[in-house]
Amino acid sequence: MKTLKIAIQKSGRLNEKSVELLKNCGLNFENYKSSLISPVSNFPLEILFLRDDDIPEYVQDGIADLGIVGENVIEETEVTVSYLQRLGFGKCSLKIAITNNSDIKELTDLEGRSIATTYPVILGKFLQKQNIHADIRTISGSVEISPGLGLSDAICDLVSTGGTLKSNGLKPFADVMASEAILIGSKGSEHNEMVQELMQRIQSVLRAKETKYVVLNVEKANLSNVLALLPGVKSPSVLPLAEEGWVAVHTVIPERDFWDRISQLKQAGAQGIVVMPIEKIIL
Ligand code: PRT
Ligand code: ZN
Repeated sequence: MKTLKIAIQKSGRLNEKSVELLKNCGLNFENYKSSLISPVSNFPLEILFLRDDDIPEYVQDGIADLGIVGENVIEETEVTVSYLQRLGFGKCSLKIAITNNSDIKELTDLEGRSIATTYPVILGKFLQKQNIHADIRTISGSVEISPGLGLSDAICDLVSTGGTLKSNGLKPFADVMASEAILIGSKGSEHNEMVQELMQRIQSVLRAKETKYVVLNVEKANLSNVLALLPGVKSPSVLPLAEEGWVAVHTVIPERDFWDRISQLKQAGAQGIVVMPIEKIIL
């Protein structure tokens, strides 16, 4: 069987989460900081540790079958790859930002202005769509200092907390694209059996992350009210308690509306609510 290769970031913001995801998929490998390739002992896979900028092209050219990289890098390198799975980490937003005292008020005010960025391709397409002609200044890093140095009127850079913008006297002005880490594959790789197996494992880990396992007790008289609030993988399990007239309900609920759901359950008569993390959900 052909050994697959997956390219992940060697060091940086996506490295730790990428390694954690692959380990949670049950893959055994050493996360050597010094080596470029690490074999997986219990799956026909090798892990390539690369700079994130190189990952899309490695995957496009088939040197790696799969890759984990930010959507921003994929779009900027304009490669032809298959988007296999959004991974929910490395979330950020590519934004145009201006100085706090800027006279730029509307997008059209960018006409004829200069914008510094490390994302000239994505920014160029965005401006073209808006029919704005601005001077895109491509620089290789520390974009946020360029308005202060008089190098540009605005910047276009990734933002997560907004702290970097703030500490450089800048404010967000327009959203260009949202980004997160994505599993990409060479064209056609999605038909490979081992890629499908790996994707299923990744999806079961992601589903588990999005949900919590909940066990609660409720008096039978209140059971229908409680069940009305609950989904489940199929439907909730209801088990009798030793105490007459009471049952335990086991189910999974989505992380995103967790606290709302818990308070509704309490109001509906749920007691002794125990919430547990889930490792994997295999459908
Ligand atoms: O060495 P290598 O080339 O592999 O790494 P890199 O230095 O190019 O990338 P790295 O590790 O900084 O980021 C990898 C990926 O993480 C990016 O391509 C994005 O997809 C994602 N990501 C998520 C971010 C951020 N959040 C982020 N905040 N990448 C960069 N930033 C930077 C941003 O450029 C700015 O300088 O963080 C600063 C802003 O952060 P806040 O929190 O102050 O808003
Ligand atoms: Zn990079």
